[in-house]
Amino acid sequence: MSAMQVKILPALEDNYMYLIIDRATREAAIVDPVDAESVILNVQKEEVNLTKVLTTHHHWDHAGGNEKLVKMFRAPLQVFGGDDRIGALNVKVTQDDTFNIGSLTVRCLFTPCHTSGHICYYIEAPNGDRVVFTGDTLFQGGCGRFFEGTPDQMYTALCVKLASLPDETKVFCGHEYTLQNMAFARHVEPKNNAILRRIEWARLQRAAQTPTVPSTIGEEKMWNPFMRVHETSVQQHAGEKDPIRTMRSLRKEKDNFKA
Ligand code: GBP
Ligand code: ZN
Repeated sequence: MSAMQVKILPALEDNYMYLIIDRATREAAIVDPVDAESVILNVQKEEVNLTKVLTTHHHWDHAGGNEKLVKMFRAPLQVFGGDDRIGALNVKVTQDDTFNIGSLTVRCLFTPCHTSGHICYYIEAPNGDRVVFTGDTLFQGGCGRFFEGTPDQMYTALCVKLASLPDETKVFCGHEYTLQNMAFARHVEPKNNAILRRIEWARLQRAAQTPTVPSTIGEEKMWNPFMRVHETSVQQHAGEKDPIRTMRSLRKEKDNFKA
């Protein structure tokens, strides 16, 4: 039995909320609780003690349930986030801030670009299990649109901060976009077998209505074009010779890409 359990809770069209449970203490946290009723049902079902809300960014499909959850919930909740636009925020965090969920250690990664206050949450368990919640910064096979930031900032988020986590770290992202992202990844690198194999696997998962999350940081480095902007194949596709210009070019092309 592992120390940390992550329960995937689908919400809206293609969003994911995540219930993080410390098995040792049954303390729990919820990531991006847009559907407050679903969160409360799952907290009751799992018989856990919910104490914390981890908000990745202020967009309504992630933070839009915070106020309602805090009102409906009996016990007080700590609401973490990196942006004053987040509802019910009471613990503002930034790069390398840490806190605990029972025996689990959470470290905040400040990853501005999709929004200017975006935070990813990296969690380690005492048994060495590692996970990261990446919101709309890193998706499986893709990344978020650059609504409030620059290619340089997304490069730092994906290729410096997230890329330096251990390869076995499991990646739990904010949306089920894997098939759309992988179609673009294949367009960028048609000969990349990791991409072709993942598409076949993801088709089967989605046909069975199963989430494609999580992947791992090591896998994303093999198939995600936005984490591969150093690779000659990706730079050649973009017609660029440096990683940040490649990042800019890929995002522009993806903004208009029809699978
Ligand atoms: C798809 O890929 O399936 N339907 C399309 C993309 C995140 S949600 C829809 C889309 O643009 N999604 C956003 C994104 O970044 N996608 C990555 C990509 O297209 O490669 N959102 O809901 C989006 O952030 C939102 C909410 C945006 C409030 C702006 C505000 Br303000
Ligand atoms: Zn968003």
